[in-house]
Amino acid sequence: MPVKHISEKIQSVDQLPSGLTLFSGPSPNVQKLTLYLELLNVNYNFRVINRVALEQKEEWFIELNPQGKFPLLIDNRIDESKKLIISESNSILLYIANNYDQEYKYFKPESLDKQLYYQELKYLFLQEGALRLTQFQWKWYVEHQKDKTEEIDRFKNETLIVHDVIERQLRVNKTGYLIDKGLNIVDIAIFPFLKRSKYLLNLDLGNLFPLSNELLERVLQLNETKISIEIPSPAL
Ligand SMILES: N[C@@H](CCC(=O)N[C@@H](CS)C(=O)NCC(=O)O)C(=O)O
Repeated sequence: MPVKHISEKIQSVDQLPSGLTLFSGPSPNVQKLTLYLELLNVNYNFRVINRVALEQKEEWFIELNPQGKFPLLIDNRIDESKKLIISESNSILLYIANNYDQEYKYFKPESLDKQLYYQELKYLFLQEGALRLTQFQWKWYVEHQKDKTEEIDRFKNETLIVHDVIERQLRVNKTGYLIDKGLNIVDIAIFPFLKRSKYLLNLDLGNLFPLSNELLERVLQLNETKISIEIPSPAL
C-alpha cells in the first residue's frame, strides 16, 4: 500500500516529508485520487483534514488553497525549492497522469491519441462541472429544503441528463469502460459519483442506467478500490 499517513500537526509546506502529499477530508473527489495513486503504486503521504472542525477554513490551509476546500496536492519531489501546490481534484488527477502514469496505462496524452485526450477532458469537465454540481444541489435540497419540490425536480432532472450522457457513451464504446478499451482516468473520476447516486440518493441505477451500474460495480470490485476508498475514511 503506497500511502503513508502523516501527523495532523503538520500545517506548513516546510514541515512536509519529501514527495507527494495529499491533503483531504472524506470526499468523493479524493477517492478518484487515492484510487489512481493506488493503481499506479505511487508512494504518497496523506494529511487528513478534519472537515467537522472546519480545518479547511483555517488560515494555514487558506494560504495553500484560498477556496478553503480539499483535496489539495503538494509535490516537492520535482524541485525542492519550488513546491508544486495544486487544488481542483481533476487538475490533480491530470497532474498525476502526466507525471506518474509513465506507461500511459490509464491516460492518453494529446501527443499519443488526440481523440482520446479530448474525450478525457470532456468527461473530466462533465463530471466536475455538471454531475457533481447538480447531484450536490439535489442532495442539499432533499436534506435541507424538502418542500422546494421545483428545485428538487430541477436538480434531479439535470443529474439524470448527465447519467444519460454517460450511459449512452458506454453503449457506444461497448468495452464496459467510458472511452478506452480498459479503465481510464474518466472512469476513475466518475465512479464515486455513480456510487453517490446509487447509494446516497437511492437512484435505481441498475434499472435506469444498467451499463453505468455495471461499470460502478466493476470498479468497486477492484482490490485497489477497496483499499483506496478507506482513505481517509469511507465517504459517500
Ligand atoms: N471543484 C473542487 C471541489 C472541492 C470541494 O468542493 N471540496 C469539498 C469536499 S468534496 C470541500 O472541501 N468541502 C468542505 C468545505 O467546502 O468547507 C474539486 O474538484 O476539488
